[in-house]
Amino acid sequence: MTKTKLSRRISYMLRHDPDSIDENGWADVSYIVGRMREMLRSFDEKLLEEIVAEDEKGRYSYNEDKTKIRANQGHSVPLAADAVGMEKTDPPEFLYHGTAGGFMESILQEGLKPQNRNFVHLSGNMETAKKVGARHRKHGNTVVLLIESGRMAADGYTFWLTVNHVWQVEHVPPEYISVVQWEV
Ligand code: HQG
Repeated sequence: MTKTKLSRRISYMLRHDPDSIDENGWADVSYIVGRMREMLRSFDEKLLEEIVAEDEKGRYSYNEDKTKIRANQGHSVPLAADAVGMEKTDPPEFLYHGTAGGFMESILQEGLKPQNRNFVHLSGNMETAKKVGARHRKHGNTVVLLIESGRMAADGYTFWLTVNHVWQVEHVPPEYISVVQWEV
């Protein structure tokens, strides 16, 4: 069983399973370890700590005494406002969003929507956006969008920054979006 596979299930519980997390996104470490043992009998606290420490996107955080764990972003379970260790933050002038060509017609009509998550995710640099977009390759070639986040903030939109540096906003209307790169 690879750590990636185990991590996927942990992400699922911490983001999408209302029975696993409280209104601030926290799950008891003992509960998660117990549930993970259904998948891998030898799963223990130490393996969970390794998965958290080695995660390349910094997806998870512990509380101070490591009795609780939560995902830093990506939830679909509704949470209390500002719950997940993210802070309202003034964005830079521009942010980026990576997506797939097949979504573009709809995005240019209705803007970026959170779809199955609580927020639209934006990146501070093009490289990260490209990687995020490439995950959707079955929906077409990767497209990188430039978001006029500075102008959005000036117009009253709120931005949050997660502890692992993902920018979040509830909606990006089409007038703030332009295409910077359309992979061919
Ligand atoms: C698209 C990963 C049609 C949107 C990544 C995206 C990220 C629309 C897809 C995090 C649309 C949703 C989030 C509209 C948005 N019409 N399509 N109006 N508005 N879309 O996976 O941003 O590995 O929920 O462009 O690294 O791709 O999970 O969002 O293509 O940080 O930790 O709908 O997930 O992190 O897809 O990725 P997703 P995302 P993890």
